[in-house]
Amino acid sequence: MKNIDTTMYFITDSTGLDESDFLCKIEAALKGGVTIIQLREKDKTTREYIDIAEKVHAITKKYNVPLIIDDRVDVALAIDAEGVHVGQSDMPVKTARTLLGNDKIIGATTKTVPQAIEAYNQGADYLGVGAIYPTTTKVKTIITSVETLSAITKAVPIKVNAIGGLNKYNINILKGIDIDGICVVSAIMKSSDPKKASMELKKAFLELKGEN
Ligand code: TZP
Ligand code: MG
Repeated sequence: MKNIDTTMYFITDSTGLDESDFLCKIEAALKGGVTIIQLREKDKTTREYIDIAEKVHAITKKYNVPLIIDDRVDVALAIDAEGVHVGQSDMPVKTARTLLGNDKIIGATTKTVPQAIEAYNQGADYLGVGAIYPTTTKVKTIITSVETLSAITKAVPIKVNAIGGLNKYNINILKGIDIDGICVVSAIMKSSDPKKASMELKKAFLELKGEN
């Protein structure tokens, strides 16, 4: 199993930001201690996606933090990103694994135990499970119960992260569940101080896990 730190998993959203503000927010989050970053772009052309991914990758490399590309295996390959994240309607994990090889990180979104087992069997390194709470981030999703989240952590030996509407005030719902980290968009992206937001969230999660 790969040694990936998914404790504080930051997913980007460039909506409404100019490029320099977007890149500044990412660097601030890295300074605040996020442990892995996913670049998530839904409205860019392939060329734009590759261009911004290269710029983000130049920053994440300085902090030795893996960059995961959402949905697009071709973009991940083009910029030699550390990995890719696929949802249930995206390329199957098995196909992504064949294209990317064993060394790259592959994450998958799963909302049920059978989906989680399938993703694990096909070679996923970690799972994102949710939405735990309703989210304001543009995404087609449904609520996943904490009971299902807990069952998934017991069903697979890979890392499992919770996602969806999570912030430092509401993550207590995850107490006692054997997750490896939390994934957030807005709690960092929409903060006027992404460095502080990242630090506080990470601290809150580690306290929840009794590791701080
Ligand atoms: N998948 C399930 S919920 C979600 C994704 C991509 C969005 C999470 O964003 P936020 O802003 O942390 O609720
Ligand atoms: Mg997707």
